[in-house]
Amino acid sequence: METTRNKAQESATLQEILTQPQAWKASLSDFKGSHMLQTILEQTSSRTEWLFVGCGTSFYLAEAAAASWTILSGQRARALPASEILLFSDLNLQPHRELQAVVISRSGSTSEAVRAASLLRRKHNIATLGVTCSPNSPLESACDLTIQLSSVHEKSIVMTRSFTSMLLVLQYLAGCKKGAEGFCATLEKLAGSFEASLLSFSDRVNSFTNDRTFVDYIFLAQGPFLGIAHEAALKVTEMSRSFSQSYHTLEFRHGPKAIVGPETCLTFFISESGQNAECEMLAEMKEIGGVVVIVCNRANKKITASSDLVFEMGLDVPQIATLATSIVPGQLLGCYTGLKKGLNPDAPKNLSRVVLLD
Ligand code: F1P
Repeated sequence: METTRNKAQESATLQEILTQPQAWKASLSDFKGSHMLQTILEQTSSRTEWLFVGCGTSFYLAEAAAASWTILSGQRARALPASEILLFSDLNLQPHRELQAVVISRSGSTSEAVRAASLLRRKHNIATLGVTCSPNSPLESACDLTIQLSSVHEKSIVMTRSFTSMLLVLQYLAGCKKGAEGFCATLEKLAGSFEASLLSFSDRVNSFTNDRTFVDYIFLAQGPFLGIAHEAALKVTEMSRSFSQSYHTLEFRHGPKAIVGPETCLTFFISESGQNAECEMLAEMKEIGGVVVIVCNRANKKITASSDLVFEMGLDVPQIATLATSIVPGQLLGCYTGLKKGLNPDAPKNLSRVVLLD
């Protein structure tokens, strides 16, 4: 019988996960030297509020990008699914002269995303910046300006390195707007600093999923990591058809923890400012029988004492620069769990690469 390892070697999605650092290097290098970067900086110089929009994985990317924008640029930024723009514009779009919308779509063809870009620009006269991995897309036609990442080359249905590459490019843009050259240089070095860890993480997730079986998955995060927890839960659901949820870490105590048992896999994203409160939760979840996985930049005794598996980035970078690397264990968990269940992450059930509506 074909082993999981053989199937893994044949998985296009896993290969795209494992080669993400190459896509990061190429995407940042292309963007850094592009005329579009200068044009965006010039044309958005007066913007004081930012609205990031997307669907599915691209909405969770919008959440991570909005948190990055606020922390890096000091400007107010928020994220919405495209459907909120289309159906509840009175709730979500107050007249604001200096609002900049950023509409994110790997395919550049998702109907809701393209329609939202058109509505923002044409009906609400809001400046729109598209972010996509596809050339000559309907999104590009609908937006004032568009960042097109031509180096991602993602064939899989589920988004992995397109998520991290577009996030890093948006973080790079935020750094440029702030004049934070040191931060931008940090992002450019991230790929080289993370490559070895990524391969080690892959082997460890493979072993972890082979050794254990779970009935449900919980991803817990707060602050800038919340969008990463949402995306990790989606990756596990898309690639392994498992029941997967995500919550604000401390909110999990207020009811949802009722679900925890020995077949519950709880993944905590540990933040710098929330670390003490998050570590208290780890111990509680171990107490009630959950299996605890940690994603953090630097572990401590409390973390290692209360967890079954620790993914430590060990990066000497600002916390916000660890968002892209922090999603990787969740991508790997989804892929290897799917393979173990005899599924094909390259052809996830019920899913298509793009959601097109009539
Ligand atoms: C958004 C999306 C993906 C999902 C699937 C269908 O695509 O919903 O998040 O995984 O691939 O499309 P896009 O708008 O970023 O192209």
